[in-house]
Amino acid sequence: MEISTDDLIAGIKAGDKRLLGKAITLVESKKPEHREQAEELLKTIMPFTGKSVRIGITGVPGAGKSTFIENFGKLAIQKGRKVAVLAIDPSSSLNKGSILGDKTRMEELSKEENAFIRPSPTSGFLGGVANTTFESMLICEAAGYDCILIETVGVGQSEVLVSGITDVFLFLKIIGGGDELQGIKRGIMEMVDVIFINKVDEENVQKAKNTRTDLIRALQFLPSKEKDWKIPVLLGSALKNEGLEEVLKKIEEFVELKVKTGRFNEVRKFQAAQRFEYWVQEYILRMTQKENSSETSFEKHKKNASELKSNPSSEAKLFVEKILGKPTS
Ligand SMILES: Nc1nc2c(ncn2[C@@H]2O[C@H](COP(=O)(O)OP(=O)(O)O)[C@@H](O)[C@H]2O)c(=O)[nH]1
Ligand SMILES: [Mg+2]
Repeated sequence: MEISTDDLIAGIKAGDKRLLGKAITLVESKKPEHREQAEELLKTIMPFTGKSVRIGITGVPGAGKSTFIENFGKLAIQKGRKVAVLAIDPSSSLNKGSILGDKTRMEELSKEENAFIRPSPTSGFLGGVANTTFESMLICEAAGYDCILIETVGVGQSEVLVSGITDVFLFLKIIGGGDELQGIKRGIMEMVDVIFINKVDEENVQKAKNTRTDLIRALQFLPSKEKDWKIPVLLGSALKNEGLEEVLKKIEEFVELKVKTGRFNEVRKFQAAQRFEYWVQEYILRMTQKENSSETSFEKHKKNASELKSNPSSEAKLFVEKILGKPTS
């Protein structure tokens, strides 16, 4: 990258959004020389990170996540917060072209002085590409953003990733639309801390209330993630800016509780340890991919696995044991 690490760091500290964006591009890069620079940068900014509330937002495509973030972000700014949004840009995913009505760009919020919006390609979240959202978040924190909003793509894997790096996980539900699809039956409910039923207006308020009753009933049968926390189910409209104050209040209450019980730091430590494990795997993989001697060739072993000459896990074990020169277990 043509900009020096020192310039990037100075830019981040000075709140220069352009350089902040460049720093994120750097940590997203897979190029070895970029990774070196990224590590140097992250090392330096570490002492300035962590002072934020990290909020993950999930819900099926079209549930209103981006709309919610736009208005919720404005509300948080009014309350004196600096808001960074790490959003996934669905238009950059496989089905190129824009999704009808998609609000990823968050035009109003992006005009705010105290907002920073970073759409990331979906490939950064899914598939084999390194997941660097955690690192991007640290950079935003070092730049003084104390409210981080991360929008998921509403697909299983991205939800697990985002809930694994945030303090609060918010689920946006719409009435109807299939509970199966919305994650009621696929584990999302076990990750959520606050539920917001969106797109509620006069016509469907009764239906929304029924949905709330159903959700509260379903929640009773799940093990609680945080002791003493009753997952609130709130109603409102992201578009009409209704019910968002309530969400903010609940998030604040939830964070207060977690701080009081020590869970806030405990969970963060656990999450950082998870990131460590991720990067150990990532670095070992990158290192071994370079192996190309005839005996230990990464590509050769990979080919054996892909052609099912042996089963992929046995092939991997064999390869790793050759490289390390000792048994894997
Ligand atoms: N009627 C109504 N429409 C909404 C509401 N919130 C979002 N929408 C609309 O739903 C569509 C999808 O919203 P978007 O925020 O892009 O959803 P996302 O895919 O979850 O990020 C857009 O056309 C929004 O204007 C709401 O509270 N009420
Ligand atoms: Mg969106």
